[in-house]
This record gives sequence, C-alpha cells and structure tokens, in this order.
Amino acid sequence: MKIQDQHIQDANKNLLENHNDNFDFLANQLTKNGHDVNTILSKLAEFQVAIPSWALGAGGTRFGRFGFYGEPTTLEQKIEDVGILHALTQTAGAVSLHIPWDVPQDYNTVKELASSLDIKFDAVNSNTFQDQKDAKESYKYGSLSNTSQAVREQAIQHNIDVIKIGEKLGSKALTVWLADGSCFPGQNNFQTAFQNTQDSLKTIYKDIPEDWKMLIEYKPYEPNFYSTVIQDWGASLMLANECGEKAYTLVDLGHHLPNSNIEQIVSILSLKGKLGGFHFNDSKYGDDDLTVGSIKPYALFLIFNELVYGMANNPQNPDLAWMIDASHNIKDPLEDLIQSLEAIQEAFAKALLVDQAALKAAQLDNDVVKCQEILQGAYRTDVRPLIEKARVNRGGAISPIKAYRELDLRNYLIKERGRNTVATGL
Ligand code: LRH
Ligand code: MN
Ligand code: MN
Repeated sequence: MKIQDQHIQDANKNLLENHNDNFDFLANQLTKNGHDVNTILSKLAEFQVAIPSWALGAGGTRFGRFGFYGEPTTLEQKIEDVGILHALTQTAGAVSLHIPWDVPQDYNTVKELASSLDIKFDAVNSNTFQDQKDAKESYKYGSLSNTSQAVREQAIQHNIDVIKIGEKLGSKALTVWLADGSCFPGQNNFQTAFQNTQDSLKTIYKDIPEDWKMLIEYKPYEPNFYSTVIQDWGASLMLANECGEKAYTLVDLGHHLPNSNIEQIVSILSLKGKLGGFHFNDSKYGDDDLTVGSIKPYALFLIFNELVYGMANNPQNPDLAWMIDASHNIKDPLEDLIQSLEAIQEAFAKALLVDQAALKAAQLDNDVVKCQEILQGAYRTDVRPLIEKARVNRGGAISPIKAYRELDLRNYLIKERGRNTVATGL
C-alpha cells in the first residue's frame, strides 16, 4: 500500500482553511515576539525520527499479547508501514532494525523499497538478550559480561555480524543494549561483569567502521531485577570513554529510576560530546514504553530544551540518532506512532521558542521567577499550527491521525495481509 499525494491532499481539503487561519495568527504573534518562523519551520521539517522495526506490530506483556489485525510480518511490510507513517507525517524518514528479528533476505529489494519511500536505515540493534535458534551458547547468565569466554565470543561475533548487515544497508551506527545483570545479590561479581563487558565492547569497537558510531544504551533493571551491568549513564559513559571517540551514550527515556532528572543527564553528556542517541517513549512507573508525551509532556519539553541548547552550543557533540522505542499493547501501532511523532515535534517546537538569550540573562541576574516564566511561556504556546505547516510544506497531512482514519488505511492493510498476522519481535 503506497499513499499517493492526491490521497493526502484530499484528506487536507476540509482542514486547510482552519489550519491557515490558525497558522497566520500564531506566525504573526511569534514574529512580533522576535521569532523567525521560517527558521523554526525548516528545523521542524529537518527533524526526522527513526521508527524501530519492532514497534510496527502489537507488543504485549509477559501476561499476554493482543494482536492487531493486518500487522506486518515481513521486513518489507514493516518498511511499507514506515512509508505510511512518513507519507502522513513527513517526520519518520528512517527505520531502525533489530537483528536477528529483521535480517533482510534480499538486500537490494529492501534497499530499493526503502529509498522509494524516502526512508533511510538508522542504527542497527544487536540482540544478545535472547537465545537464538541453533546458537551454541546460551545468554541465560549474560552475554558480553558472561564469565564464560565462549559465550562472550559468541555475543561479540553477533555484534560484528550486525555491523556487517548494517553496512550493506547504509546504516551508520550500532546500538548495543545488554540485558546482562543479576537477579539476586551475590549472583554476580560486579567488577568481573563490568570488566568483561568493557573488554567485549572494546573488541567489537575494533570493527566499528570509521564513519560509524557505537551507541551504548543503559537501563537500571529488567529483565534482571537486582543489578544491570550497564545500569546508568555513568556506566555507559565510562564504557564509551574506554572504547574511544566513536563510542557514545544512548539515552532511552524509559531507562531511568522514577524522577531522574533526564534533562540534566542529556545536558552534561552533550557538554562532554558523548550523547550519541535517543530512544523516545513515556512511562509512569518504569520502562513502560508508552506513547511519547502521553504521561509527562513537560519533562519531555525540558529534555528538548536541553537538546536544543546542546545542538546550538555543543559542536563537540555529533548529530544524534533519534528513535521511538515503544510498544503497543492496546492501540493500533501506526496510530500510536503517529501520536508519538506528533508529541516529539510538539516538544521540539516549544523548545525552539525558548528565548535562550533572555533565559541566560535571567539566570545571570538570578531572577528565578523570570527563568520559569520564560520556560513556561514557551511550553504554554499552542504550537500545533507550526507543526502542521511544517508537514504540509513537505506534502504531509494536516492531521495525520484523521487522514489515516479517513483513508481507512488499517482496513487496506487487513485486506492485503489478512487478519491473523503476528509480527516478529517483542
Ligand atoms: C530495552 C530496549 C532496547 C532494546 C529495545 C527492544 O528495554 O529499550 O533499546 O533494543 O528495548
Ligand atoms: Mn531502548
Ligand atoms: Mn527499553
């Protein structure tokens, strides 16, 4: 199923007049307040977020999984789904593959399909948290940290294989997330586990191509419930520093203990030039992988405020690999991802409205009240007309959810793929 421009124009027709009125009003206000609306629009248009191949089907929990009709089963179908998202939102121009869940069968077909939909291959993700079919060694007690050299070697080789797959696709980064850790005190020697992980990552790092990054993701718990080897940004940063300049920390919003100040983590990593990637999601309790912005939109805005500051002031930090990392238990995955993309754009647009010069001046004056007024003034602005305009300028939908429903896309997918589909992955 490929969406034609005409489909989107038809869906936009009824909304256009209202959208134009709202945009003109907001653009006028922003211009009066000294903002350059065109610059904001082009920043919004450039901001592309990768969709992970595993988020296109319904996820589930360990208690059960409720499938969603018409889910993609092949990699090609997953890329087609990203194509739908990108056509509607114009902000999902990349896909991130998890290996071995989504190993391409025919590289040329997959690459041609992706490029016909204007989709790039973002970071490739290795998987040493599950035992793979016919694998000699088991990851039950860890992978890169395992006390057994044979297990570590198998896990290292897997990562090297993933780099090779990524190279064939045009990816430029490897994301390593480890489930390694322990469930009970005394189970692991913390130092041995960390040292083994460091040595294993350094071996993998030797195979990271010159123009690639290695992104090291951290997580405090789950599936191990007592300790995780790469538990936080400090552990990740230490490992990245040990590996070398192509290694960076990856922040996944769900991978923090409750009330962690993620914006501060982002800010300091950026200052040190070591913030490499980002996984967006939202949560109330832990790694809930809920729709971005559905629970803590103000926290997301504060994080974006630091990201925007970093992008403007930290040339030592590279461009980031942005990705949504979510799971869908009850919503249509495509609708959920559209909502996430919208929330990301909204937080970004609001952060772009922060008057950084005024904020700096208020900070120097220790005018705490003014600092808050500046941040909250930007946060309270309804930026939706800006996001709509950025999308429309690129041929996207004014309201992607409305267009998705009006075009009856899920039913098309069901007709094409059948009802009883089960996506691979989580
Ligand atoms: C782990 C994680 C990591 C995995 C993905 C499936 O919780 O965030 O990024 O690769 O989920
Ligand atoms: Mn993640
Ligand atoms: Mn996660």
